[in-house]
Amino acid sequence: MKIDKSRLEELNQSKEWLHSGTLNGLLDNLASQNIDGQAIIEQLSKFQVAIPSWALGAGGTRFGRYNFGGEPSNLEQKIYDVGIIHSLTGSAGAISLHIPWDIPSDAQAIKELASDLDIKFDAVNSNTFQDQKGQKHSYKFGSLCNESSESRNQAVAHNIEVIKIGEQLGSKSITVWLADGSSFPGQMNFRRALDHTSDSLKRIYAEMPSDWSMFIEYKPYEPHFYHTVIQDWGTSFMLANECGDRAYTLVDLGHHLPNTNIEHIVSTLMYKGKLGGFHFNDSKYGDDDLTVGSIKPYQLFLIFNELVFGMLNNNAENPDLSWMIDASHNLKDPLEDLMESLDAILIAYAQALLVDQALLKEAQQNHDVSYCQQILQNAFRTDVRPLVRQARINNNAASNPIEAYRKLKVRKTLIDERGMDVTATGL
Ligand SMILES: [Mn+2]
Repeated sequence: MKIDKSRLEELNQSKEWLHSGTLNGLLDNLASQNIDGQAIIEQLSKFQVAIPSWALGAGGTRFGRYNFGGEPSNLEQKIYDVGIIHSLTGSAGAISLHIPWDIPSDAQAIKELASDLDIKFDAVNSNTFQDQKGQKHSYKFGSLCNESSESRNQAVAHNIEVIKIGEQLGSKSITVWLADGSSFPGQMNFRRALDHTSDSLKRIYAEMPSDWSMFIEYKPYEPHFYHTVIQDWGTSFMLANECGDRAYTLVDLGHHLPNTNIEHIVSTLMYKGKLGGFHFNDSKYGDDDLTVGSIKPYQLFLIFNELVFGMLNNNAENPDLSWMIDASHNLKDPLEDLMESLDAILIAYAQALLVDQALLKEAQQNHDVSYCQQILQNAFRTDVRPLVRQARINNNAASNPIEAYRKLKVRKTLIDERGMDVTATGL
């Protein structure tokens, strides 16, 4: 299914009177504070976030999984779904594939389809957290860290294979997330596991094309509950440094222990030019995979404030960041949930762009703590939604994507096309 752009225009027109009133009021308000609202709208229009191929169907928990109907059952259909989100929001111009779930049978045809829908291929993801059918050596006791050189070699070869598939599609980076770790004290030797992991990552890095980057993701616990080999940003940063200039740390918002100061981590990594990618989601307790901005919107804003500061002061040459939504949809329609995520991301980004960095610096240097807080909270408490809507309208997308999705009966059309009883590949 493809979205009929003329229908979006009609829907946008029907709300134009309401939208232009609130937008003009906001632009005037910002102008009175010497803020160029139009420049912010332009930056929002350019902001593109990748959709992971595994987030387009129903996600499961350890206890169950409930179908939505109309889920994509092959790579082509997944690209069509991202095309729907991109048409409606104008900010989902990339897909992140997961191998082996998304091996294209005809890479050229897949490339053409994606390009027709204005979608690029973001980082490719390897999978050594489960055994595939017919696999010779198991990852039950680790992949890149495994005591057995056969398992390690197989995991390295898989990652190299993933790079080769990504190359065919025009991807420029690989994300490595490892489930490697142990659940019981004494089960694994920490140093040997880390040493094996470092060695395996270097072997994968050596096989990357010269214009590729590697993103090393960390996570404190789960699936193992005693120790994880790459448990925090420091370990990822150390391993990235050992690999080389084109290896970076990837921050996934859900991969932190409760109350971790994630904005501080972002700042430190950008200071050293080692922040490569970002996975958006939200959580209350752990890696809950909830919709970004649904639980802690102020944290999201503070993170964006550091990202904006880091991008404005990029002395350490961080690469253009690879943004991706990494959430799971157990209760909500996955496409609606992804559009809510994109909305929350753009709102936080717009709020961060409102922060007067020069004024904040001055207040910090004057030790004016109250004013520092006011500068941030004034930005956070500004209703920037008219700017986000206008950015979407400028991208020929829907000013209100979820309303358009419902009015155009997208889910019903997908169910009619694909059936009720289909399951997307993935978790
Ligand atoms: Mn992630």
